[in-house]
Amino acid sequence: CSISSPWDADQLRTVFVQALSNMYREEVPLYGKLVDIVRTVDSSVLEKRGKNLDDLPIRHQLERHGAIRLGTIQEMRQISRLFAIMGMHPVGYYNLEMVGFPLHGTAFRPTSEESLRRNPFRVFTTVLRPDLIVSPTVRETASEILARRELFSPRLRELMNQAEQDVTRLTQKDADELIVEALKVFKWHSRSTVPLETYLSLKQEHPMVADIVCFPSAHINHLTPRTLDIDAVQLEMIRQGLPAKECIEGPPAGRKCEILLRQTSFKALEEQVVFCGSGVSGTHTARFGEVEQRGAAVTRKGRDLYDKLLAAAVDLGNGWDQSLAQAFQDYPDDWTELRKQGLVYFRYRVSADATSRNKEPLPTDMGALLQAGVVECEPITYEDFLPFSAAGIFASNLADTNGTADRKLQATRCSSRVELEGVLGREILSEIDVYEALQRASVDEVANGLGLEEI
Ligand code: OOG
Ligand code: NI
Repeated sequence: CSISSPWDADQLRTVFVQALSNMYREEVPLYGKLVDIVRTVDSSVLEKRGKNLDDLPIRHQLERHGAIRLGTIQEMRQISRLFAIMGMHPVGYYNLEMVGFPLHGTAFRPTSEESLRRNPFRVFTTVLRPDLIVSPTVRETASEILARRELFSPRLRELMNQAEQDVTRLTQKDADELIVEALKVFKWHSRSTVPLETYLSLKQEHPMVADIVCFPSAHINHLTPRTLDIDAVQLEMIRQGLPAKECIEGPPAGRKCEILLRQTSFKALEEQVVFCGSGVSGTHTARFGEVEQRGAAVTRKGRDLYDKLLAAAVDLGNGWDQSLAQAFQDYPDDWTELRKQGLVYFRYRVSADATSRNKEPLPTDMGALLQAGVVECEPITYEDFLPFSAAGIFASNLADTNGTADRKLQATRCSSRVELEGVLGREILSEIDVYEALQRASVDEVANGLGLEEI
């Protein structure tokens, strides 16, 4: 991997993701197979539209997200510095306590229009909450082991200090080295830092505790490409014998207007691990491959409706896919309607033929401007995660569950969000605010372009 000068945080992120992807494909060959399936499916979707893969915007062709789980607040703080250097900032708070995991976290991701366009890669990052570990012995053992762990090499810390001064002034060699050293944080190690008995006692508390505590790195646990047709990918995974998760998370299949995020995965591999001391070997399940299809970002109102219908689907209990389809009949499936009801965020722009219009007075209402063909709009892509879906993904990858998450939602405790912000030493942006700002900026640009004071 090599970085051409002059470069910036967005480029650094792009080079990093490429290196991470190559590393993960080598570590988990089945993941390479999933990426191939996605390419084949997307090619045939595009072919039907008279297009090919090269016609897809760059941002669609790159891996969309990965996930890591950290052990301590110090690790969380260091990671947030590393990601900031790559232009990724904490957006959204995810409290996994509500689905029975002793974790909470955020997504580190680019937030500006331009950075998202260049590379939207983000990392779902969680950190262990010792206060939610039930057994005092396990809590103590975990904290002792984690206190000895150092994820970041001295050279990486040195380079990060340098990059934080001014990322654009890193030399080519330093930037390359930063990537190499950063990759070590995410690499898988088949050698556990603890004896088998310790591993088993932590696993008994919660499989996530063992996964987080017993290894020397914060191994990336999955990477996720974006597809145009997740239902086709799911079928193809099954046809090729990949251990696919039973159902696709998120909104139901068959919508004309895709909203939020649909995702599925192949289940975590059982991997050989050599335990410390005795040299005994055993197995660990943690790493998997996932695929996602992204739709429109919804407003607060749109999200409330989504959450309400999801809860209704749980109550219906007619088999998940059917209940979901039934409940979502109440979610509008027409862009004009979604816009009118204020359920989805849009990016507005002056349409190409608007400039040729004569100078009659323009309406100042967005609906009228759209109707007159002066302005056009497209939905803004959802860039975040869904805690309820994440729970389903988490659960399907734990050896000891049958693949269904506990689908009871509980009120999230705000105090723990503030706690995480304290750890990060910065505010966690609300994803709604980010979309709101993107939409607002596009409206202002339209107003400017049309010489209107306000829309
Ligand atoms: C993260 C699972 C959440 C997603 O796509 O919702 C996630 C994990 O297993 O650590 O990545
Ligand atoms: Ni994921």
